[in-house]
Amino acid sequence: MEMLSGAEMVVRALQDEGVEYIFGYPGGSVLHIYDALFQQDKVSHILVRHEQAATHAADGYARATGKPGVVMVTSGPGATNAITGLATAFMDSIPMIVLSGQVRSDWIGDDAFQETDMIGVSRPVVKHSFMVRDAKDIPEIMKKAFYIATTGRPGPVLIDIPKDQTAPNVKNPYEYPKKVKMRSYAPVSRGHSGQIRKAVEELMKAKRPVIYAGGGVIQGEGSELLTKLAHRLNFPVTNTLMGLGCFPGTDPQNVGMLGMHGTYEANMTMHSSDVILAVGARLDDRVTNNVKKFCPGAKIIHIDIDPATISKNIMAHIPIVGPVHQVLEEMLSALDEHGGEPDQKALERWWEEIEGWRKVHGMRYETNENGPMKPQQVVEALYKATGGDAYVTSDVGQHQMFAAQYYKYDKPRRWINSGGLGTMGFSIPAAIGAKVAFPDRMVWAIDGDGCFQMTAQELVTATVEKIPIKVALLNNSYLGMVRQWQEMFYEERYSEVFLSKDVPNYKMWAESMGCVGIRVDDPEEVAPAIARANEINDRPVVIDFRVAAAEKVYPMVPSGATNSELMVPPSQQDLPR
Ligand SMILES: Cc1ncc(C[n+]2csc(CCOP(=O)(O)OP(=O)(O)O)c2C)c(N)n1
Repeated sequence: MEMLSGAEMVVRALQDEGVEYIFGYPGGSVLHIYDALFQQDKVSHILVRHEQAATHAADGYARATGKPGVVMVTSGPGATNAITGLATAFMDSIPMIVLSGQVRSDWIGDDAFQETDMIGVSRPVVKHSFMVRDAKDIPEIMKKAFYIATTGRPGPVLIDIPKDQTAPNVKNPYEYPKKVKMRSYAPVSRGHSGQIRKAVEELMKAKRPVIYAGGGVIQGEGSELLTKLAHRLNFPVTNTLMGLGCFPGTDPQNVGMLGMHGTYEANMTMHSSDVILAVGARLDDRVTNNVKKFCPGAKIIHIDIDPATISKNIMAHIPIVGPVHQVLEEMLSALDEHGGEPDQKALERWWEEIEGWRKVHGMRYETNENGPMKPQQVVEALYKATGGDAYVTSDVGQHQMFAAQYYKYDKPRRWINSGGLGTMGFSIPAAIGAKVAFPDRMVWAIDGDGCFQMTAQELVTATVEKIPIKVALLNNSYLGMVRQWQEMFYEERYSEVFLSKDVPNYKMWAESMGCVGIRVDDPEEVAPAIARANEINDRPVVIDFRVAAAEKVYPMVPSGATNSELMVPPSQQDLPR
């Protein structure tokens, strides 16, 4: 058997897992591993400029490909810098492996230089964690870590590796396990057939049904089957922010995103429904708002891989635990066996009502003739110029909501954002991860000026590593989403939300980082600037779009209200509801 050091084992295990890229930042406790990395050429390393960005880049890679993203950081501050990215991935169920260096085993607990209890610090935001106590265990730990991260409800796994366990002069036999055995971890592989039959009965009886699909459909590779099911039943489909793209955004059966900033028709459809088929969605507070008043007349069928998610916030009448792909396949077969059809007359009436909502209050915004450009305009222009086919990452705030509302995602994995944690600084590194995965595809980061300033240094990484992402900066000089809340709910007391109109100079900043920098003030210049950016493929591009500062995201379900009580823009307030 081959004899390898712990450091060599880590790198070899990555190779054996088929890992092509890792995102990381070196330091004392991972020196041996970086040395082993240097002496091979199968796994490429992207040197980020901050460890948080390594986690978001790995996360973007994972969301775009469905494969786990891999991160390597040193102990202490390197590892703690990775916490926000771990939490981001954890909240959105993204498969990720974080390899963190640790101080020598015999120094643990001594407050040694750069010692942090990473197992302890990361515990609430990882699916699982391992501490390497003996280098001989590394192959098995690596195998288990990848298995846990990618199966069941995916999530991040941390492996903490004390430096002595990677010492180059201590060699042990290496054999990568073919299988893993874990008594305490056995994710379900199919749904309960009795529950699925019960669900089909309910779907057949429904008069006002809706399919409510979340990020789990994308993570569980269920998009095709969900689309087939929805078309077969002719039911309306609404997506969560995380689910955008799991059912085509341009399909007439798609009533749009639901929740706090969802469409009028999606929120009304949900609120007025009698049967909800929830698939890979968490029924979180952005969707339910006031749980006591949530969808008062609806029976809920809830499909999820994670039993802990079902009935966590809202009681499910028919819970189905299982992998989305498998359960949807079983459901389609159960429909065949049942042989019946949904109530067509009732469905016709239901669709008429939905179309009425869509016609009167469908998503739109006011443009002003000579006024400043609207952020929605930029997103629409981007959608047009990319044929809806770009990988779009977004940051957090108003621009994120505009990107969700005005770019139509027809395919899964094209929309990449931090939905659960809402992590500012996500979009640029995530775009780097997506572009590394798909170098020939267009990757646009839709960013806000506040968010841009959190991880903009990663444009240096993008330039140096030749990862030509594009950034559409919707620059309103404010922390716009917070400003919106202060305007609407704090009587316009704008506390600490104004950034600056002219500092930094984004064009010059972008140029100093090796990117092409473009500034756009005139709405007429939006489309030409995007076209110009799309022609540039040898370096990153940043377009600083100077958009209207006072624009607000509508519709909006205010805190504590039901989804039917959503606020519409002033121009729609007098329209019938
Ligand atoms: C790391 C972090 N800090 C604070 C927040 C709270 N927050 C949410 S949106 C937002 C404003 C973002 O501003 P900007 O990037 O300019 O985007 P805009 O809303 O103007 O489009 C803030 C501060 C957050 N989500 N993440």
